[in-house]
Amino acid sequence: MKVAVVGATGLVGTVMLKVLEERNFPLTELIPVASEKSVGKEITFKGKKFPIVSMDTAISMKPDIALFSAGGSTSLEHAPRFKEAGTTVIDNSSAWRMDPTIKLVVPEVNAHELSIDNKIIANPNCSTIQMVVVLKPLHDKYKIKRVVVSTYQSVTGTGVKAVEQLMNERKGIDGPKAYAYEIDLNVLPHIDVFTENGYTKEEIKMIKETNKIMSDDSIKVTATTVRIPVMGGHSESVNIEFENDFDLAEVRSILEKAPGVIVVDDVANLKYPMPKDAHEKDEVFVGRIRRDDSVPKALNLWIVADNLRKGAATNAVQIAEYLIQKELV
Ligand code: 2RA
Repeated sequence: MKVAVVGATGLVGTVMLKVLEERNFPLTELIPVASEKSVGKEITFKGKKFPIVSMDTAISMKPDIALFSAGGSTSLEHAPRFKEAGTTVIDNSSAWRMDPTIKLVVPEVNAHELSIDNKIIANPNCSTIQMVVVLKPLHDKYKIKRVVVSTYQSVTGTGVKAVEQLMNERKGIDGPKAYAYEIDLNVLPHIDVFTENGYTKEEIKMIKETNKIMSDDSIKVTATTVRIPVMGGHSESVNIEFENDFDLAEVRSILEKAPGVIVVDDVANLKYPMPKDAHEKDEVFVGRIRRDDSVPKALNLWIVADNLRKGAATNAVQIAEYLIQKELV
């Protein structure tokens, strides 16, 4: 399997390479792609050095799969070119996610929708991925009516510049700014850009992507997405209202058996999911499982995952693994 990684030197692209290596992905040739200024430099993969090539060179090499994490405009321009060359593209940008002809996939939820005709596949937003992995088994059992989510998102979701801003502020030195305000000892209720209805694009992504991935527009979703000075992953407080009532022990049992989920919920011993524990893991961690007594048939959860891994790189690689397993590529 010839695999291109487009954006190989970026934060997510670097993690994609790490995940491909860790999961011993069945690739016969690796094609790292980055901007012109990086062409010619080398990356090391499984102890071997690979030269970074240009987009045109990568397309001419006709990879079987191209994992993209290079921004929406790059994906809009070049993903169709890879598709023309016979490549299946799995894109981590938001460019294709709401295109009705494009599948938006979290393997634990809707990989079954994929077919050999899907040559551009969208990887959902990180904060959406970790939430729907948990929603899916509960929706199947109790039918979700409404979701209210507040997120606590790592600066790594913004990128290298944001991590540098946080670290510089910690050291009390000036440097490049990724945010309008200080992020250290602060929180910013602002991720991506504000739209005319007062919601940010990040919040709208969580709402619309959830309905698309779950294939159920009847699920009402509202979101408040917040940036916090944390590195290891995104955390989410999720309130779910069901059509049907539930038994708390059964909810816990369903989640303990759910694919890709690890339940960490023993508050008597101070056991609950935290970004520091989720960092560099591929699972979604859920805890603080408790009934919301303020309304009937409602549940509160706390969900944590590494946003660069399950929230981006690992989810994309898992889609690629599924395509190979089902001979769709
Ligand atoms: C963020 N989910 O956390 C967005 C994009 N990675 O900034």
